[in-house]
Amino acid sequence: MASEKEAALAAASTPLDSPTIFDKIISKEIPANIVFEDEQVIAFRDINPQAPVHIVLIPKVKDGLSGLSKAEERHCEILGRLLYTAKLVAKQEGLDDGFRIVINDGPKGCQSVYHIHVHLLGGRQMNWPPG
Ligand code: IU
Repeated sequence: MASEKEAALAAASTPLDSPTIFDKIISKEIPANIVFEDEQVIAFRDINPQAPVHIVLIPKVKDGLSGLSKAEERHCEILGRLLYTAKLVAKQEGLDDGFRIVINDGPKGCQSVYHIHVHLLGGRQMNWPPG
């Protein structure tokens, strides 16, 4: 499997409005370990976890939001919804002593899937600075 950095560099050359693997997770065409779902957000366990708990939260409708750098005023509600849902899922996962939220953006941010997503990481002591 390519490293996250290699995957991020490769993904950066695809058009931002292309369908991504996350569309197939939303439509259930490919299986994912889904831990939360409502009308707007779906959350599933990352296939390459970087912590004991590593969950990816995505909006069901991309609406041009390939990454945070593409956010417009109309996206404020879904961006807030993603963060609030991350808090709910953290509670559901028992992350009462803390957790980390990450949004990778663009090749230098190591983004490999161009459908905005929030990483929820927990279950171990985090370090700073991140890599
Ligand atoms: P990134 O921020 O774009 O690098 O995050 C994408 C994440 O999606 C990354 O952590 C992958 O392991 C994860 N992922 C997944 O959970 N299921 C998949 O089918 C694919 C990627 I492709």
